[in-house]
Amino acid sequence: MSTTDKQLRVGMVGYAFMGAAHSQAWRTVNRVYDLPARARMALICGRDTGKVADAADRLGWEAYTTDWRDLISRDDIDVVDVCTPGDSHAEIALAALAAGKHVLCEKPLANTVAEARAMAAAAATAQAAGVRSMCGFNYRRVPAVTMMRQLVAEGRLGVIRHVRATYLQDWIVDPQFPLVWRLQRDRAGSGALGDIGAHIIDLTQFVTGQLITGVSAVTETFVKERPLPAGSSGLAATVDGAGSADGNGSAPATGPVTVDDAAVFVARLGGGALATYEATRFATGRKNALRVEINGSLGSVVFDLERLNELEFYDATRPTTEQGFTRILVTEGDHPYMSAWWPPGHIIGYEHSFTHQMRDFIEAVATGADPAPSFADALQVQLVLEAVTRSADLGSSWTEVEPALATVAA
Ligand code: SOE
Repeated sequence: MSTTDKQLRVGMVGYAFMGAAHSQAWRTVNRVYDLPARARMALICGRDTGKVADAADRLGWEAYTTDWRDLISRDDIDVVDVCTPGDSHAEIALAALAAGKHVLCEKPLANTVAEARAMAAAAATAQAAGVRSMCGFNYRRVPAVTMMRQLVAEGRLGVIRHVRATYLQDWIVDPQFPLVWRLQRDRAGSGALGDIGAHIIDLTQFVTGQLITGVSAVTETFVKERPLPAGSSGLAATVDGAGSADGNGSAPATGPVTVDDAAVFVARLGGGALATYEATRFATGRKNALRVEINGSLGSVVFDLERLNELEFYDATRPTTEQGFTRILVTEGDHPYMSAWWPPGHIIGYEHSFTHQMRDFIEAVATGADPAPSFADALQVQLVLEAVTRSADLGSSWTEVEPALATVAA
């Protein structure tokens, strides 16, 4: 589709789930949108030579390297796409920005506010030199979510009174699920809160156009010890040199879970709305269930990721005899992003949000605009994450209830 001969040569660091999702988008975006530049999948980076060579072949990258510093040093790379665990986001993105590379960094931006501040400052400095950066909150680019924002911005909901956001998964309900990097604070920064809570924080601030101004939170780690992944080494844990809990190889070695399994918090938004947020990996039966409901003085709107092509819209300005939640099928050509795909009713999926993300990133970089969400937007999310953690650790707003009842009668 693209007729331009201008190229953006992309180097991506990481090749796991997000590396695969981003690769799908880089492969597709040029074929779907007519953009002022074509993305070229020049180089993929990963630590394991065999695995990154396989990833290059499987995901469609021209070449591969095992050293991200090599990737950043190359004059034939224009964009660095950071798809690694959170503990390397800052180091890689800061080096890329300093080298004059445009940067797309997966969410959450960093593992700490200090890292996020440094990244946002570096992005602002680089921006003055024409270098662009964006954080990969992909759900903003689901057409139905963008439409939610349009409805709010047009005043169709009136004054926002409530935001109700949940992001529910269940992939670690089994206590035998191993202690992967997402369950280790030094690798991931936090647990469900930063991984999926960050999405609903960004999404609700994006849709309402309002910032979370304060929170009161509780977090929980339901399973506090987990088996070490096969081949683990260097993990601070309850194991001795023999790799087992008692040194005789009897029980599998375990290690401590150092992040939250679930985070629940109430919040206020700048426009006065009351909000509730829940991010958990223990909602048995919920696989990737993101749902946001917004209630306003003139109406309500609901987005459910499991029905990603739809919005539920309640218009309280209609005659009372005609009021009810309308199911909008967000697949018309004049719905956000949809003109590039199929005729109305031919639905799209999760992976299309990444293609839309690459579309907007390429468009911004090629035209000299600043893509959103910026590193400053992502820093704001990081500040909410940190406030939630601080509130939960302090427990300051927690008020015990007197257990006057011995038991709850049947
Ligand atoms: C795991 O919880 C995960 O892959 C997140 O890291 C992604 O951001 C989310 O989109 C899907 O689930």
